[in-house]
Amino acid sequence: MKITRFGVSVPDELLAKFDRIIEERGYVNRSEAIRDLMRDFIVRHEWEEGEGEVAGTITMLYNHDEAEVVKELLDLQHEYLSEIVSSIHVHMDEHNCLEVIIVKGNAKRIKEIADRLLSLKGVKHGKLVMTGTGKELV
Ligand code: NI
Repeated sequence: MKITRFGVSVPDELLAKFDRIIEERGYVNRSEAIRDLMRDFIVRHEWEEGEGEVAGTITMLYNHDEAEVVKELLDLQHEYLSEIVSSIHVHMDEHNCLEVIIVKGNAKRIKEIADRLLSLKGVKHGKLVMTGTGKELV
């Protein structure tokens, strides 16, 4: 892999703040922190453009006593066969279930899956975590 060095001009105060935060977070140096920021920038762009392939996880905490939620969750997952790669289900207690679905595919379609799942009655909390497939990130 070819590496390019480049100079960046920033106000002293901005750099001081940045250095404080990256030290707190345990970065070994500025370059690694900037590389991570660039990767996040690229991933966010991919999700906004909605063209290429992206990946992510949809986490849901739900109450399985809620009349329709279990059936609706299953129906929805069967509807998006090509995007849903895998899922894991953990019984938290007598009523609550934690489910994580791993998704891959078109960004727009994945957002649609997340919106439909997370808005179901009975789903108490949840989130779509957006990442890339790795190919776009060096
Ligand atoms: Ni369960």
